[in-house]
Amino acid sequence: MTAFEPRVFSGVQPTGNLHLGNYLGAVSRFVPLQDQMPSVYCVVDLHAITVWQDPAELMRATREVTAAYLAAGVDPKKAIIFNQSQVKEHSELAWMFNCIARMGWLRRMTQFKEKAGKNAENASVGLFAYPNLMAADILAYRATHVPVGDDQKQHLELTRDIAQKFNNDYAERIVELGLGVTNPEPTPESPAELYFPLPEPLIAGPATRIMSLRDGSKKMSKSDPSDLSRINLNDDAETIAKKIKKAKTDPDALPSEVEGLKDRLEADNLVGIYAALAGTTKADVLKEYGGQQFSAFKPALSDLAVEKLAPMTGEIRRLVADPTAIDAVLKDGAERAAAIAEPVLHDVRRIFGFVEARFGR
Ligand code: AQP
Repeated sequence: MTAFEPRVFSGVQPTGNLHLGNYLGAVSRFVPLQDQMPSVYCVVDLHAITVWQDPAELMRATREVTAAYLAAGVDPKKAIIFNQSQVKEHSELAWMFNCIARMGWLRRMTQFKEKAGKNAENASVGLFAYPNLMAADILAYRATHVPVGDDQKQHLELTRDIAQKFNNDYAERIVELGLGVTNPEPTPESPAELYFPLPEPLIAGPATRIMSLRDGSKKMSKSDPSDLSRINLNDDAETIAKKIKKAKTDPDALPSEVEGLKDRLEADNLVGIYAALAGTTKADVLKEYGGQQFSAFKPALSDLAVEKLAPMTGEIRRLVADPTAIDAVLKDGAERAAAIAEPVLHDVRRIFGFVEARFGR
């Protein structure tokens, strides 16, 4: 092969309620991409169990994230939608990547440090090795593009490091088996033929990092104990309005230029949310609202959020009421995903030198 076929992969964890950050940073961006490249969108339930999950709640949240993909406009006829645990190649490749990635690489991951906190000795091994599973998710499909929020940038870099080390460690074997793809930019560190692509993160737009409504220095997150810190996709109009009204701000009016948002974390966040929901830029939002007080801007933001989110919220509710239909989407998606990942794992087993007594073809 002379080039990797373009493919998108991304995932969301079924842990608690989806929020505006998940929607603007990731899910909403899946929709246009499905018309540009073959796309694989996963509900990453294996990632979810890196911390304790109540089984019934995990099932509910898995179906709810699936419903959110559908309600946002991901079309299961175009894109593949499935849950990670149903395609065993993710786990198998993750183990192999546990043996490629280095301890030092994982120790540098800031998300582990944040999530494990002071209790790292008691965190699961899975939470520590989480980025290796993420690399396996992406590379089991030899995906080339990964739309994610800014918080996943470091994990994406690790995925590229893993792909690069595998391509290097097994460079001769890849050529010998005729499995290589021409490397457009060979260097002493990167051989002439590659098995895995080095996937590109797609992190762009005004909403790559939506911050907490209570603290502009903290990411909006499902695990924040304060529900007022985030807008959940299942919040009703009244709740959305209340949360935006209570959102932390400063006493000044909005600036007329984007530079004026510097050092005003909360103002910057609300203007970014408005821009992302309206499909415009922060500069355009400030052209309209510059000079106005938050008492005028917040109601406009509430109205916009409700206008954009209410139809989706209604559709998620309608979809989750029919779990059989959701499971049918997940089953079909898992079969199509496995049809891509199985031959990749077959190649990878051969590259490692495993005797393919059972899986050989
Ligand atoms: N605040 C955010 N702004 C923009 N994008 C965000 N994402 C998450 N938070 C924001 C993006 O959403 C996708 C799915 O994330 P995830 O469910 O895999 O887990 P996460 O990043 O760990 O999300 P949370 O809400 O912070 O969950 P908890 O609290 O459980 O850790 C990813 O593309 C992510 O970048």
